Amino acid sequence: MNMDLKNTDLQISNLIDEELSRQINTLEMIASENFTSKAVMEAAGSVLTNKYAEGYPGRRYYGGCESVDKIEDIARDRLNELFNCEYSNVQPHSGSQANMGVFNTFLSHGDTVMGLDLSHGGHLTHGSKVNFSGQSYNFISYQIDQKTGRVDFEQVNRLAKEFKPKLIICGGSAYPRFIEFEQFSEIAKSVGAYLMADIAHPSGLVASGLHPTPWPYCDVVTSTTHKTLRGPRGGIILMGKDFENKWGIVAPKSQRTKMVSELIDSAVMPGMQGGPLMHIIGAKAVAFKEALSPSFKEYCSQVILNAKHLSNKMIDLDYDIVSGGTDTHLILIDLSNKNLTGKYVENRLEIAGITTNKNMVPFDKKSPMITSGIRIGTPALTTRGMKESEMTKISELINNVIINIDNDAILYKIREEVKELCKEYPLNMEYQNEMS
Ligand code: DSN
Repeated sequence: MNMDLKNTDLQISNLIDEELSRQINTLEMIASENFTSKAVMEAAGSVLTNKYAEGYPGRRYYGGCESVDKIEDIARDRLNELFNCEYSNVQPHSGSQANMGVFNTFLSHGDTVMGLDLSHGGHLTHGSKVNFSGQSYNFISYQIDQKTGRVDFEQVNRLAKEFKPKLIICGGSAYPRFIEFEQFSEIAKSVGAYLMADIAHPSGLVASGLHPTPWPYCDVVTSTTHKTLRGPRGGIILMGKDFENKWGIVAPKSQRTKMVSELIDSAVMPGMQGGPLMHIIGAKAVAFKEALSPSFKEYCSQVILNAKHLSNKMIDLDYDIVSGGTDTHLILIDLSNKNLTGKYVENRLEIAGITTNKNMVPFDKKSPMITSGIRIGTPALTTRGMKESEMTKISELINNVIINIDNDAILYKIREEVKELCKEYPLNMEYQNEMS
């Protein structure tokens, strides 16, 4: 692998090989990670990275854009088909940039916005004080109901009536249940707020029809492309049908002649980004084609079956699962009843070859760097072909780590078991071959 790189930069080449070996030999259970196809990677590592294409297809600031124009058009068409929408923007470099693009379109600095508290499963860009969102806008956080582990809609309704937000955001990064688009929409409508869904986590499940659709409830939707959607790292913005009529009012007075789609396009570029990453847009297009295939729906369906199965097995083993289960690809384990922190468990699982991330749980008394929980997801292992029986085995492995948490020898033994399991489910033959 990396023959050219090996000759020019052995240090980086070796580190890439080291990372590949880690991915091959360990259980990747970070809910926001996945393994792309070789085709996606080929496009991401292609000559498209050499091209500057500021602007949009047909209206670029650079010459030589004939091929990349076609690529971006194909990416947008496939994305519209995938999410049954009429507008899409494939240029945001990440989910955070997609969110910033939407905020820059619909809000002025200082406006009031509502989002799910980060410590209750939201996202940094949904109003955290250490993020541009919380610094530029007046964010009011809603939370999870302590009894049900689901969004506290009574609170959302009360806060919306009291603070009259201009925008409400639904979705997050550690919410194991279906996003309740319809309930959010009723509240948003009652106070005249726009509704934005951040579906970065379940977007693959939404695309394959296994998670409710945000349309017609949401005005605008953002996502990343690399989680359940299994594409390259990146962001997207979507709008459903008849969005222009719905939003005649959004443009500031000076821009009233502009369409909403044009406003979003300009908010992304030149508003906050320069040249689009054409290699990533090419790779997004490849991933969208893959996601349109029937086998992607089968994959997503198995992702959910695996997560539900794993959640049930962990409950049987006396683990406290936030909200009592999952509808999606992720589960959130509250370790309080085990008297362990997320930080320590993440670290000890890693020694045993199981990669997860510490995560705050609703009403957590510990800091984000310590936490009381861990978040576990099934997208990556499902890509390797694992099914329910492997989830049973993994629940036992995780439990064995936890009941032997301070015993290095046992953890190293579990690491060998993990390695054997990984061998049975090769990461992706095409990647593995590169090691030989
Ligand atoms: N950091 C991502 C996640 O892990 O969910 C969200 O941006």
